[in-house]
Amino acid sequence: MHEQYQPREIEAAAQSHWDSQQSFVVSEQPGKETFYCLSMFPYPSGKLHMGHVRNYTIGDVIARYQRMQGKNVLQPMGWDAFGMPAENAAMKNKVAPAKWTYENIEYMKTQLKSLGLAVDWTREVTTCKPDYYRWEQWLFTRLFQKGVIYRKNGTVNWDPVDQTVLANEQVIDGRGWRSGAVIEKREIPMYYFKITAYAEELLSSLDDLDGWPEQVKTMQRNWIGKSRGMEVSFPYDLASIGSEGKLNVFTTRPDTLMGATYVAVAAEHPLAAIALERLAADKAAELQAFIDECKSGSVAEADVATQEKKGLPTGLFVEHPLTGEKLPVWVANYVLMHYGDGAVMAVPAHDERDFEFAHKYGLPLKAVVRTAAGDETPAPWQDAYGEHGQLINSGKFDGLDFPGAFDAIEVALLDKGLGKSRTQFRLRDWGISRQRYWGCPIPIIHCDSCGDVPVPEDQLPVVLPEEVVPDGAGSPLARMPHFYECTCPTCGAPAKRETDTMDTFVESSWYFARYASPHYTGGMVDPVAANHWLPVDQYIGGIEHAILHLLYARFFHKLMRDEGLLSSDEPFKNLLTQGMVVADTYYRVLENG
Ligand code: HQ5
Ligand code: ZN
Repeated sequence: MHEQYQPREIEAAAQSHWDSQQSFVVSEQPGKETFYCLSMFPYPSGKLHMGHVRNYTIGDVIARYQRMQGKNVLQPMGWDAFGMPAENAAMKNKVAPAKWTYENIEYMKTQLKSLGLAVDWTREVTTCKPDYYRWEQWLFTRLFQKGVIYRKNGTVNWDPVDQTVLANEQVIDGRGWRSGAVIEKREIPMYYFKITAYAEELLSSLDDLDGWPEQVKTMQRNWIGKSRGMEVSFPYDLASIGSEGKLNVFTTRPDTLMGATYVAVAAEHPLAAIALERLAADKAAELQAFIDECKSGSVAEADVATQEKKGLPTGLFVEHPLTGEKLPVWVANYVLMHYGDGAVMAVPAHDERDFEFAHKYGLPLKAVVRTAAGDETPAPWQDAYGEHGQLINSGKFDGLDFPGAFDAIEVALLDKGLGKSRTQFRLRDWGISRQRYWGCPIPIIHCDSCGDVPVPEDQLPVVLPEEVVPDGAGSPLARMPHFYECTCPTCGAPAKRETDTMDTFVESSWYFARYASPHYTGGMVDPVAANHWLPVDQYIGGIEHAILHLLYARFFHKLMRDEGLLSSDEPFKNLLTQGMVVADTYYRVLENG
């Protein structure tokens, strides 16, 4: 016996013993207590990082502990194999993403195996293989028929030089990362998962997740962002607009309605178009230039929030719904058409963005909420006061607190038919179309007479051609007639296959369920096996996935439940967020190699 641990000998001996005994290969054993221990599966990015080692060591310790407690422990591993890194590497090294990915998997698997994890490698899942993604496509067609997936126009970053759509992170200071061209916003048809239909449940069932860190639940709650607010209509001023109508906005602060001093609309709003017709030629030209400017630039919400606020008056007016006062209509770059109604009521005294904008353009400010310090009017142009408080300068609503003002103002609006309360969510539907090559093909066929037709089950999977080296200019699939030329499954006429692929978060939204029956050919999951192992008893992964991945996976679990594939409501009983290792790894090659 050596004084010191001798990894080369001991690990090799132990690992070959485990291999020959198939020590970690598990099967369903009714009656025996199960424990499903899952670590977030890696992107096959090249080499393991110490962060992976940390993550998988934690999982392994938990799995082995539960095994020693006599439980039937499932600890699987696989590969989150689609995504942009493979395309970027392909462009750099002129190698097909598939080849690059499979080589990385092989290398990283050797590295992982050398760690001696108690993993059931017979259940390995690789998301870029057709036997995996065919079930994703199958679910897609089911959900499309049910209306849980729908098609609508979405705004994307368009690179006019490379003739391609860019991801938000590929737009740097408003320019394409490769071409340097000024990026334009473009409207193109995309597919959306109706995650908003599950917003209420995704929110309320967080309360049942006792085994989740409070922080992560808070982040999800904020992301879903349920709030009660008011739809408010501002009648058009006939003299300036020239026609009757109403401008609709949604606000979570109807208590500040009496402090609204202008309204702001998005560049694409119908009132902006009316203004272009009614303004004098020089003013119209100026507005047109501004509208064009608004249409370029990044579509990322974060970029819109931080960019300099700019706007132009339209010369149009609307009427305040309660006082009838005429409020000017501005076009502003901080109002987005695809958010809400593409218009906001502006209350500079009590909203940070409106404050900044009004200050810049000399628009009036009217304080209608008493500050906590008791001020009737906040010191002019110091800051917006965003807290709730007692109403002032609001006529018959003076003295009311937030809930009181909310209700009284709703009554007043209802009375005039110019508003009503509504619950809304910050959460948006999940746009999953990507104009990229290395992803799961969207199983839809476009027919001139039948419209969007889902690929019939017996024609699945729609296989992604693997011998392709993308060059960064447009989607390769859109240039491959042998991929997209097809016949309509409904009428038999020549048709065109969709060439967009899915967001890679779709694959990672259900891999935990596939591990229960990874080789099952009769469906997405074998319901018996899936319900035997699920929900996951312990999930371990990085905090960077606190919101999107964990929300999408919870959503998918509910979608699969509603398809009759799973009987539980939530995928992960206990969650351990291990942080993320962000430091670089340094090493030095000695002279002797
Ligand atoms: C870490 C690092 C690197 C990684 N495939 C996705 C993924 O994040 C997971 C899907 C479920 C969406 C941790 C990371 C994650 C795990 C796999 N890690 N430090 N893949 N430098 O390869 O801690 O947080 O990036 O839990 O390793 O990471 S991954
Ligand atoms: Zn047809």
